[in-house]
Amino acid sequence: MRTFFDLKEREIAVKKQPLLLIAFLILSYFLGYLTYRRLHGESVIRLQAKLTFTFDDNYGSHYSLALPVLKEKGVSATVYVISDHVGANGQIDWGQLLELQNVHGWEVGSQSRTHKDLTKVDLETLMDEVEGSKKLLASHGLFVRSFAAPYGALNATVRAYAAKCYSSVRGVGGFNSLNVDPCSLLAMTIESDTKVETVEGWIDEAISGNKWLILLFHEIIRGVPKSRYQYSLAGLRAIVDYAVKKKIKIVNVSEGIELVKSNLIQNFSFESRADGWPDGWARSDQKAVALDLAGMGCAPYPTASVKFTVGPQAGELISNKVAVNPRLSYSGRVFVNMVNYSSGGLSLWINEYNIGGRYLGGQHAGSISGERVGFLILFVYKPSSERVVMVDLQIYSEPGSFFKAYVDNIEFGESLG
Ligand SMILES: [Ca+2]
Repeated sequence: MRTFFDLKEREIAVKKQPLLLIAFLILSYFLGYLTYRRLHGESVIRLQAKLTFTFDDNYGSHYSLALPVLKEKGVSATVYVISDHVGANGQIDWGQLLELQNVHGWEVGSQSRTHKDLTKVDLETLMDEVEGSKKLLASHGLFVRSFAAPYGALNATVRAYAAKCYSSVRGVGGFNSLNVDPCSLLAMTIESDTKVETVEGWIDEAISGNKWLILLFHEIIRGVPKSRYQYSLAGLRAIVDYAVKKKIKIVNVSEGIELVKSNLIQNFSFESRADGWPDGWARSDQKAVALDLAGMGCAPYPTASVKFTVGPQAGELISNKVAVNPRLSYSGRVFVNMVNYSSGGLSLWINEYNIGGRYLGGQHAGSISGERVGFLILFVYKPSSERVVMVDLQIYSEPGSFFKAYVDNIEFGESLG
């Protein structure tokens, strides 16, 4: 009896084994996943791969040929123009640019005034090319936020000046991560001999690697290209069709740099103030953390920023409290210029509070140390527990730090996805 019983039990156990094994694997995977989520909040944010069409150098065919093809599929693009050449010798004109922007939802960006290599000009010329172009475009009713470096030529000085006037700066030579610094965008250049299949491969790579692919076209022509920077209309059409078929998210550059659905931080650029201090912000110390109006911030509102001048004591800058949903994912970005650096660092914390306003803990979201102009602290955030219903952002300079840091454009909000 006993033997029989044992045998039967063993038989049943053997029969059940595959099922038990499967159940065990599912359970382990699920528990592992939950642990992973808790430990790596950022890793579960599913940002989508993106594709952007950009057109350089003022060709009339951007309006006459590219627009109809993209419009048919409901796709917007960014056209980067050399402002002083608009309307000259059959180039795209002001009326067409306004129509692209106002009627078709395209973005008009700048490629400087005259398309010089900006890494080889003096400072006065650089500022005139970068700022002058934006002013001219604005005077024609164009809302310009994006800049592309002529020839893709960029260095720290060009990038820093461009970042003062524009929200993004595009160079060339690669793909972008989804949380790329908007002032370090790269594009893949399309030349006459770039095969449609090659570009399709890039689109597949962006989708599988979760990247942002920016395509750079020059002149679009009917028929066969005769020079390096021409591309056939048929080729462009095939690329657009492939992208739409693959369901990759297609955005213009300004849409592409958006991180959050809406910024929850009040007075995020410190431009509104009373009594010499930005509305809605708290600070530890009036000496170490002060308002600065010398234009050390970033576009679109570079005038005001908050300056850390630190020494033996810590400095703190604290935002308004914002309501968060513990089940959602958040993203953010903080702009910092750090100069006269000798030691220490600046870090960003997200402080979490429960429904009664009690402090629960803080998540470290990023830090910076060293001489940097136009640095961005980029972060993703997921509330640590279901009890977290409110947070604030705290920028903290370690005691014993020696540097000057200008902080601007504090963004925080629900991830755009
Ligand atoms: Ca500002």
